[in-house]
Amino acid sequence: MSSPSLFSLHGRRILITGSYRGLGLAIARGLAQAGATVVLNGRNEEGVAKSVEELRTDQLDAHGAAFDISDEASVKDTLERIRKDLGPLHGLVNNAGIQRRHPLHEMPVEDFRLVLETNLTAAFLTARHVVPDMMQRRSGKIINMCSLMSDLARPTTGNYAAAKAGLRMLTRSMAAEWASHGLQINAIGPGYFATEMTRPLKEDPEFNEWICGRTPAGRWGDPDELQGVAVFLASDASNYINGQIIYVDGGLTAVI
Ligand code: GCO
Repeated sequence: MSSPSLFSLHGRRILITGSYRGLGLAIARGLAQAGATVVLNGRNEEGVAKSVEELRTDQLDAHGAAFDISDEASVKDTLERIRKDLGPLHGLVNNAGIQRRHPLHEMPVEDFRLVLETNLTAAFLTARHVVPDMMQRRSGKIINMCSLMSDLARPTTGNYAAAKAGLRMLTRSMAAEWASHGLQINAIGPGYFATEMTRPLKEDPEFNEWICGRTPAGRWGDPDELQGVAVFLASDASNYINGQIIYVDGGLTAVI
């Protein structure tokens, strides 16, 4: 009998935050297709339930947990409920993120704080409640959804870029502290993908032309094109990789 594939996720329970739509839902689908039991998340209870149903209709093992990832009490209570109902998590994808685009000199402080809270602090809050079980088992996978903006900036996204750059260093810091406990913590850096968050950009002919010209692949990414790297980083195939970021950006960060 052949041994299970290095990329198999059978028997693994993985929470993906911000995953009832967009990149998070595409990643959750890919992980579930590789055999994982996936837990979708979002603050929108109806949206989470609808996406869980969508995955279950495709015979995928999906569950839902609607909670606010920036509220530590809600994170703690929900993770305890997931642990009780399904069992301890083997993986966490910190995907939830928002954009509040403004020129920095006009940016409301609240929008700066909100983006940092949601895109950076929430990853810390969720991970710290997932890690004790992983440490006890000496095994676990954390995937932080960074961005090309972990390294590159453009006007009006200073809050988002600061958060995603911070998330890149938080990924390295998590590896520095938790790799010795048997965990692997890495990041994915998407380039420009067609989602709700980027719809206004893609529908802007000038911006769309700029991105297609700036990206060596000459096009926007399809959310399903993030599934392979997510399965890789959630599987045994990445057991000796830690603190790294893998850009899935059509080559954008590789060229000037
Ligand atoms: C923007 C976009 C970008 C990308 C994201 C991909 O306003 O330029 O929202 O931030 O979508 O960074 O990783």
